[in-house]
Amino acid sequence: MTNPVRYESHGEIAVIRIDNPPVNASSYAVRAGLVAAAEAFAKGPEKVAVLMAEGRTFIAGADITEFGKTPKEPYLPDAIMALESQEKPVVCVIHGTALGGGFEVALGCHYRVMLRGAKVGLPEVNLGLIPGAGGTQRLPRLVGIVSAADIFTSARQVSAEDAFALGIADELSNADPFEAGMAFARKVLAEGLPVRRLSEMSVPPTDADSLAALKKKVARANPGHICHLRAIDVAVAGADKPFDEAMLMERGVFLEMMATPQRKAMIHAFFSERKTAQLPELKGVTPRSIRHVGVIGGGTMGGGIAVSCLLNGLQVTLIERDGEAVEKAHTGIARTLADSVKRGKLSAGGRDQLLADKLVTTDDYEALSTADVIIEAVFESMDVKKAVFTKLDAVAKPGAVLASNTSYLDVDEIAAMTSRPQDVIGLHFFSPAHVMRLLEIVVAAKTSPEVVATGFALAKALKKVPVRAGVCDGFIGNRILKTYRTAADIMVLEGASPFQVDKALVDFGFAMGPYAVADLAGIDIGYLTRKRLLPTRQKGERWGDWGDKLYELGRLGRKTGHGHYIYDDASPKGRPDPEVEEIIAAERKAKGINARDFTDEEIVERYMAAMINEGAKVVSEGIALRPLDVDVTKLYGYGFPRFRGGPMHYADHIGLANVLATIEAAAKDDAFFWQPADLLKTLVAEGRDFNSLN
Ligand code: 3H9
Repeated sequence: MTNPVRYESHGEIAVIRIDNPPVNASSYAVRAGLVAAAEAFAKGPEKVAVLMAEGRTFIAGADITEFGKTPKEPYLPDAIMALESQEKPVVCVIHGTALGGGFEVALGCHYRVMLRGAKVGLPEVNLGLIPGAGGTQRLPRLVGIVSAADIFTSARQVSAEDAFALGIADELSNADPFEAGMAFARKVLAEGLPVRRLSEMSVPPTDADSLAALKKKVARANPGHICHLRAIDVAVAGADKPFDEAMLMERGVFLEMMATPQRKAMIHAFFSERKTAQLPELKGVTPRSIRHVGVIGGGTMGGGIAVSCLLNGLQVTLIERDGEAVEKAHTGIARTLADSVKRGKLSAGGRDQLLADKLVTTDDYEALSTADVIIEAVFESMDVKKAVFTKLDAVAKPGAVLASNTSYLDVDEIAAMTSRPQDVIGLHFFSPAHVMRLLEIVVAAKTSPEVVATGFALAKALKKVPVRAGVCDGFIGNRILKTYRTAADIMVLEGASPFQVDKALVDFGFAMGPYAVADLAGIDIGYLTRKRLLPTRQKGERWGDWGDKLYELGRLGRKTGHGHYIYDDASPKGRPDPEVEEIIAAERKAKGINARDFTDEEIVERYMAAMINEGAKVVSEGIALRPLDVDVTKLYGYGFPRFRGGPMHYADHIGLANVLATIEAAAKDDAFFWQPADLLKTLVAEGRDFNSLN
């Protein structure tokens, strides 16, 4: 193996180059190389050293693929100490993103030069960890505990300009890393700048109120997570300790976090979201070019898709049915872009330019004749969609990708309306489409690989997380949702209250429970779905009718102030409505059901078992390629708690035999609903887990 760290002598300046593609992670060989380079510099004639990296970025962090294995010495804190303890100045040049251990290496150097456009951050909490190579100790000594904790609990990337303002960067440069490093090294020599070790500085006084406010904010933003508050505690405790003791304490907590299921789950999520786009069927397939996107329908979904495309540099033509609807759609898009300006994501000038140069709104389908991809986002009705695709077939240029944003309808049936089913695909966005990162790419029977590749290329252009799905009612996400929502409804019929179900699931880590979600989406949505599926209901199937009752009473959820919950000034986020319990009690009575008590554990167990079981069916039918695709779908589209890694990872964590046992026990009361997936039974019989299929 070639050494990923090279030592070069340039007269009085030593240059230490790290070259460990793709992201210069601080793997074992890099750590060993850094220690060797530090020794060479200590012994060498050079008077100043420049540490820099090759390729697209400075060190992006510890090598995550090494996590969970026995750590190999030298550890990163030791390699950093080898640099910091030098008696001659060490200058670090940061380009790309210096993240986690990469930023910690930079903090161990005596001076930091950042190229404009570069960023630094400590995103360890996104992996269920705390910074483990001095991030909780050196950064507070430089910027104070509150600023440091804000950086390492938010995992945000700090721009070069902000880093300079905070004192993290000593200089900003427009040169390349080598030239920038050499220039600063010459300045060190000319001005006789001294060695400056953060470990020898003391932490500036902390404002207790600001710290308390930050802790409160962090706890509220990260319910269920262990690492965020632990990281703050470690920073606070370390401030009063000698540096080496503080570092030992940090290392201890880092290793403790490394051993948690949360760390395992979050690293599973990290790698899974990168694997969903790696499909054997796309190897060597070139996507078609995408510059101009047509969107049909300017409602919430179509408008969100248009905004997502505009914000990512694509030309957009949006079609509505008449002048009034065109006007409304245009106003809606302008409003969403204005929000982006308010949130600092876009300049006012940038917005004006997008509206003037990149967006056309019209009721004339002919305007779609030059579009590369056309996404239909009209009302969810097969007849309406079929009519749209017939028109599209007439106006779209040859080779245009024709996509439906349907959430559950049969894409094969839609494709059959055209003379070019090979160009038809499902692109299922989630609302609000310019915010939500999941994009289900629904591949129909005749969709060509080039069109699939174009769907994935569009996802990349829109910075979305794409998941390949096959055709079935609801694809991956909504099909599984229907099953666990039914499991929840059955528990409510049997005696749990919607409020207890929601609370148990929020305590488990979901941002919201299913009934609060139903109120947010609108009770009418569930009502229409139930009506659509009515003809497919089978003998022995159970369901709850109280949703229909709520609909009939005009209790449509948040938008009418009443749904399962009451929404008013006193409780803008909703408070349980006793009337709902009465409606449910009446239904139980009519159906002859004796209510029983449920524990919160039982609610979570059944809800998760239903989700996992349907996930297994979706995988075995090829609707999802692997269990990890189910995990990513639920994590990015359905608010599944990231610290649990996704339902299939969670199933592996609690043991598939336990999931099967829950299903079999529940099946004693309801054999129709609780039919264990064959795949689940096979894996249990063979002693394997879902991860073995990833
Ligand atoms: C840490 O540092 C702990 C320390 O405090 C203490 C230690 C003692 N390791 O994302 P991309 C791979 S914790 C190994 O597609 P981009 C990635 O899997 C770490 N591999 O590119 C992918 O592989 P493939 C703190 C890594 O340009 C390829 O690189 N650091 C690592 O969109 C390209 O990645 C982080 O959490 C890694 N650290 O984004 C940073 N990072 O091609 C994590 C990436 O086979 N990384 N890979 O699929 C990132 O946030 C992004 O990768 C980055 C580039 C922004 C760097």
